[in-house]
Amino acid sequence: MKYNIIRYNTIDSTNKEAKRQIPSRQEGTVIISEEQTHGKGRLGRSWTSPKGKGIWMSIILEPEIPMDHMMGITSIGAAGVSMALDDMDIPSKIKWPNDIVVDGKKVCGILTEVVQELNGSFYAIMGIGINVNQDIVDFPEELHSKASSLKIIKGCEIDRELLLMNVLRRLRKLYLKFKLEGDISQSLKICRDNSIVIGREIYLIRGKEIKKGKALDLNMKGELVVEFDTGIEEISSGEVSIRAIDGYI
Ligand code: BT5
Repeated sequence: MKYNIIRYNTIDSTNKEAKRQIPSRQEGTVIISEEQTHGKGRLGRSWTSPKGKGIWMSIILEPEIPMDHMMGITSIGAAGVSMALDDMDIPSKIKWPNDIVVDGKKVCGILTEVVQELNGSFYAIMGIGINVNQDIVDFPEELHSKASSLKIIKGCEIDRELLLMNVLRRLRKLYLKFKLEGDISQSLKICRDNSIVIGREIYLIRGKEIKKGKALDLNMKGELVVEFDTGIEEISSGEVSIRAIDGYI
């Protein structure tokens, strides 16, 4: 897979732009923008993407795997970003399914979307947002207690281009293992080893329903295995959020 990086100064959302470009682009196309005016989170939430301060990008992938394994792509994204941060001496934790957390605050979110073309082929858009050089004033007030940037954490500006290259290099390796050999175990191992969820009591939030349970493990599809009073369930990432019982994670 060869990356083809397409850069924008401003765009609504790199995930949206990646979807618009699917008919004319190949796997490995990376849409990256200095700012997003309508950055998207999961479940209709928004993602703050101020100009020149972060990495806001989406990668077009064509993994040729069954639809119900597509969410494993998010685990690959989380593992790749976490390793790239390690490369820059920034130890991070992964909050299943899609957050990277440093010092207890969210520095990165991943949004995987699956698109089916009219010819039947499936694409996955792996959207990655990394807070790199924001100061605290660059975040809306409601995020001050739960979000941070690498600059705030490290106390110095971070080279966004170097980080981008590290992320893309780490991702390619993990993704090709998955696509060519059907092997996602390496990514899942990184997600397990760095998880701040596994082994903890959590609240699982699904729409208006909130259930208490204990996160036990990740299965081979990247789903979270949770033990409830009613039994063990495997939770797919699509429509749920989780909170730790003993505070924000
Ligand atoms: C996510 O959603 O964490 C997925 C974010 C994906 C963003 C990337 S940027 C490139 C690509 N193009 C897009 O349009 N999106 C992707 P979720 O788990 O739903 O978290 C969203 C929540 O995180 C919001 O409701 C806020 O509370 C919080 N949030 C918003 N902006 C943030 C930021 N910059 N840093 C940390 N937290 C933020």
